[in-house]
Amino acid sequence: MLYPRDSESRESKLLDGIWHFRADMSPTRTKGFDEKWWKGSLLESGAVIDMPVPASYNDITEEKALRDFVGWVWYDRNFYVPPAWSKNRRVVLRFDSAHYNSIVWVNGKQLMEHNGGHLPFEADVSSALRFDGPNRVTITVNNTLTPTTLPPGEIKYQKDTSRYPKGYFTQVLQMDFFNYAGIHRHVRLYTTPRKYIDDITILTIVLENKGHVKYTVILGGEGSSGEDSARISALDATGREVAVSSALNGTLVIPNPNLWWPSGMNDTVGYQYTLVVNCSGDVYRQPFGIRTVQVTENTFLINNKPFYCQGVAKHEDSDIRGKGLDYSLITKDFNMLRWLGVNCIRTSHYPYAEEIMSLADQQGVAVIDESPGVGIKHQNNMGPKSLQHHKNVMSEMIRRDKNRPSVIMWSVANEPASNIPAAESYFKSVIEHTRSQDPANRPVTFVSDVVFEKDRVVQFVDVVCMNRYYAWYGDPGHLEVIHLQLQREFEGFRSKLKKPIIVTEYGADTIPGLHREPSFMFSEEYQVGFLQEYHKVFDNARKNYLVGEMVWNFADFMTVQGVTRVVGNKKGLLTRQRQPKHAAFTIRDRYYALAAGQDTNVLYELSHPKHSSPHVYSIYSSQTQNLHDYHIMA
Ligand code: GCB
Repeated sequence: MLYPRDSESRESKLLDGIWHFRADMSPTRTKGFDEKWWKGSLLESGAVIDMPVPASYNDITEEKALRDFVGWVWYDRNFYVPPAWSKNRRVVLRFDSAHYNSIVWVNGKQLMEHNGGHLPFEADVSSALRFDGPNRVTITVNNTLTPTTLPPGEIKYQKDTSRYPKGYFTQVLQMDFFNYAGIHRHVRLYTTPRKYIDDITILTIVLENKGHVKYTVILGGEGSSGEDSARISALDATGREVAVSSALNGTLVIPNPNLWWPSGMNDTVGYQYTLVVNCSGDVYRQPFGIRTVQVTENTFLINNKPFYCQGVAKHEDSDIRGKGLDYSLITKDFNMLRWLGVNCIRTSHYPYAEEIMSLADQQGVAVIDESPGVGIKHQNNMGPKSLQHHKNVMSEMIRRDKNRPSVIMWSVANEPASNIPAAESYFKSVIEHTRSQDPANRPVTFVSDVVFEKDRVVQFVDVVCMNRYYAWYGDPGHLEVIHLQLQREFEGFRSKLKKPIIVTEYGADTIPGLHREPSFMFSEEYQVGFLQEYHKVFDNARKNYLVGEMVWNFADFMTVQGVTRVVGNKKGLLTRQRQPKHAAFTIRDRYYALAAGQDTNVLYELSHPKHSSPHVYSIYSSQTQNLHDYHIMA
């Protein structure tokens, strides 16, 4: 699914703003359907409130009932369409994402249904529109998670009326983040000619210092014969044409190409070309990068050079807007990623907004692109219905992100029960399907929290990705066990499989401003000490098979209420407001040093000597993205 981009033949209109909103609080949550709230304006259905789009609805009001709501909520708004859009045009309505199940009506006519959050859905709505007056779009969204949704969950009914009110139920989550819901990303209308460019796939390889750009264009709409006249050209980053062809499917050759690199590896960080597809009156400009990805026994190669992931795992999460897209927030996040020296993120635990992916492409941040397959914990999450849905989601995700140079690997799931027998065939099938969907053959993985002796799924992946919490969930408070336990796990996996390893999560909850010396759990000192113990093991393994490390988490984020969560998960290097905890400086020192090829163990002695606290200040050149000097200040 192409990202909507304006061009000579395409125009778009954002429908973001304040929409009418109503949660269906009826006991069965079906009043909206019974009374057909899509037939007229929601205002006629009763009391509506204002709701921003995009945003999660949960934290917008002071109502606990809405924050914790489970069921159908309804949104609508009016819009106008210019009469010019009625002439030989298709008008497409696109939701960049809504969580979770959605049904959409335009002027009372049902036009779309979509299962699952985090991914776009769209339909040609031309036939339902009027061009001489107001139109109304209505969407109802249900956030209920069941054993066959992705992520899976369960609704728990309480029958004991001596202890619970009649009809009482709660949503049980199998994941560790708040189930924010609503219209999370842009809603837009866009036009194309009736015959239009439906899809573009770009594959790049480098041979003898030439970039070979193999492209496939698929046309849609009336009379698309496949024999249409076309002009396909590649522009470099300055807009200069560097190759051209008249074939709809073919290969462009770019001599001495500028390769796409993640930050820290070369001067042409995030370098992108543009493929301009001009065909039968439709024009679309698709950015792409020339880069290769390859995995060997011990290395992860980008453009044939070993890549070491200096990473963090993230969430789409912030105050008030929840999981709603916010340009200020995402720009700040990328600034903080650069400040931390991060060259790689994982979209834990669902596909992120396309605008975030574009920033990653442009700024040279490599991405492990993860599906919403988080919390697949039980056998009833691995049945045929779940499997089919999981495969569909992988297809949708790859269709959306396949041309992105930042995406270096697909992750099909986070921490499933990869130790149970049902997991073996389920994940074999999901992983094979994922491989079959990606024309660029990127590596495929899932993220495991199961010990090497018991894991049944890692055998199918290209890179072993593991989450480990020694001295946190296991042996809490005992930093001294980390070395032995992590090393044992590395060696265990390596004795079974000759595949590179990335530690995709390790981290400790930390309350900013809480200090204890000697360190104590939840203090800033404990988080620093915890990370450093892991680093010692990483530095050894880096010489062999470890190809990356990713701190859990970039920033604090919201979870459901529970006895282990003090208003959310506090394992962030940054607070939820993106201010650094002490550990952020530890990671920053480390990542800059790693990028500069320094021995970080030596740096630690400088940076965190046992009984005093001088700091290392790094001079960072934004031009070369390298560390140039150190100053030790008392
Ligand atoms: C994990 C999960 C992540 C949690 C984290 C934690 O292993 O993958 O979703 O938030 O641990 O902090 O417990």
